[in-house]
Amino acid sequence: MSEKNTSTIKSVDKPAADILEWAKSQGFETAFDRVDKMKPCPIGHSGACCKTCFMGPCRFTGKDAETTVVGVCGASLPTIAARHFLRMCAAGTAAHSDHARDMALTLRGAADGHAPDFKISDPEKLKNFAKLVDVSTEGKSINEIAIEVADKVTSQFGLQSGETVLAKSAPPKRLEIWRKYKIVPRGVDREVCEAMHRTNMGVDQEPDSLLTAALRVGMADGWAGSMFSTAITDILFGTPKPLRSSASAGVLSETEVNIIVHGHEPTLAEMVVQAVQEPEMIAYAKKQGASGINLTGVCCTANEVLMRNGISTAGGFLNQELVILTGLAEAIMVDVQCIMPGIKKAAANFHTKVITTSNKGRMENTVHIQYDEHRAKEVAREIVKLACDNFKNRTVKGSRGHEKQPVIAGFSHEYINYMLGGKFRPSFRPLNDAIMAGRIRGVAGVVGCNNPRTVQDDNHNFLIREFIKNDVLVVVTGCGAAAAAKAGYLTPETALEMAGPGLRQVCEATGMPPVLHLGACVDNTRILTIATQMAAEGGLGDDISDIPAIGIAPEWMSEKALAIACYVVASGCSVIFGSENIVGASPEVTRIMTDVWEERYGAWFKFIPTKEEILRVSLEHIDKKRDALKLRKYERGAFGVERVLMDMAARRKLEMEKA
Ligand code: NFS
Repeated sequence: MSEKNTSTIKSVDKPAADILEWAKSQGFETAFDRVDKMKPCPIGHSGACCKTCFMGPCRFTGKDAETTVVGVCGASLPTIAARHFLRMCAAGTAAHSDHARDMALTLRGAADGHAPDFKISDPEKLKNFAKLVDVSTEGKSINEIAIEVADKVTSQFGLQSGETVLAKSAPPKRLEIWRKYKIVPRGVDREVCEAMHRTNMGVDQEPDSLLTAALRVGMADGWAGSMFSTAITDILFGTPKPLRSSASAGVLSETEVNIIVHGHEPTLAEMVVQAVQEPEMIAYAKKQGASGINLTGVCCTANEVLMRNGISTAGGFLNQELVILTGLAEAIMVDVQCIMPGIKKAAANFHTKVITTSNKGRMENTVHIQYDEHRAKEVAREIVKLACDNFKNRTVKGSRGHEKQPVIAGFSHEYINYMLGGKFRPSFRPLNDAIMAGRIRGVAGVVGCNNPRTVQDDNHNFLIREFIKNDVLVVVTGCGAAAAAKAGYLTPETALEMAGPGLRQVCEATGMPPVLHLGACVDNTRILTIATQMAAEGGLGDDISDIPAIGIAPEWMSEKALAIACYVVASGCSVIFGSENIVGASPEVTRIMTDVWEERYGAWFKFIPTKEEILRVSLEHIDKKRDALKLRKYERGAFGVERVLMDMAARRKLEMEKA
């Protein structure tokens, strides 16, 4: 993304663009306006600023700064660029993983009675997960298992030595690589704490060592924190199965009380989902003159309740102010992460109440209703009532008729397995076969945030369209999923029309849509699980790094995205971020993240600012991986003759015979 978004179009999300135009006419300001006023600091932008101590901040500028400039303490540019990168990864890991810890505590409360409004919705997943975290299930009740699992997970955060428990579920070859380069993480708290220590003034000064620590702290996010979170959320609220819903600002209702949930932790939001369906609550809304209650969401809390309850999504990160600017929202309830301080100002133009619910995420001059797991449903009802009471204060009458898009969301790895292989033989075999035969060229994850420095959703949607046209299966999460939803790409019908002939054929045969909504940002770990199962299934090598796949965050902005990038790369899948290089001031740091990481982990991390170039590099990468596996050369529409399917051993043998 360029430093300044000079395009007159701010968003390809049509309702968002309409709201922005109207907001301009009213003199209302959003991130889309503020971004034009705030030029990014060119020094910090490329990783050339160090403010770790107060002898500085030191600026590493000028020709050959890499070799000629040193900070007051003597630090070089590669040191400070790597150090800052590691700090950002640690912060991202902390955010995902603190959310995960809360999920584990809720599981404990659901099982021991301290959180009486919660229950275990997927006991099968609990039992499977118990095995993965080394908790025996023999002769124990579901609640007993849940208590042990919750305690095990909670204790994992502080694991002081050894390997985090889920690392062993990775492909054996991957685990070996992790051990060799010492990036199997201990507990999340240990890794985050150590990262903060390392990056203190005068501790770790070697760029390679700092970047290895970034991978390890990212691994703690992916193979511990976030993976725990996804599993426990499924156990508590149900493992997602595809559901129909809708997306865009058009989901707000003219006649009902509109409540928006926003943030990342689904615990309270799940209670609100239940509360708004209670007859007493609906009657209460009607008493205030509304025809009912309409619940919707933004960001990842929206993804969570969308994929488990079919609650609509009003969009991703950049939609949060815009949805308030419809004037139709009675309340926006926020939990933690990605909550723009700007929503308060947006809400001040209307009757909308901003309700904070977590002591970790307070905002001044808003309503605070503290979430309490002991009385979660009651808190949810209080919030719903407050929104209902606010209905009479709505001044905007009628809506501006924004269109909403139909959506199908909720593809857990369990469901994909079942969808491909059927109930009795769930398996990734058909997917592997389709890739081997060239019907599916490869897999791309299009994930991550919005950033007003690029046209909202434009990179996401361009890449999704082009990938499926080129027979690349796409998985989406987070705000990438919201972008796909609003564009109408999450219905099998629309996407199938755009898909290339091979991908279309596979999708028609298996009932799989070409763009799969896998969930929130923490659910990127579902991609790790899928990739692990694909590697185990055979035919595509024996490690994640063999699979023709790529991960892309084309409009990223959050530190959490960097933590994700680190665990994806460490897991063997190359990653592209759609921006200028955050460590670009240092050729050495850039070299480590590309060449050195590729050599060690079979995957690189690159920053590419234009969508066309991202597409080109991605397809080239996928084809290179296909070549390395000696798979049929991808050619659009050329898969008429079914190949004899061979596993790796057979293919190696053939190679040897040829030689
Ligand atoms: Ni991910 Fe979800 Fe969106 Fe980015 Fe924020 S909501 S956790 S960080 S902006 S995808």
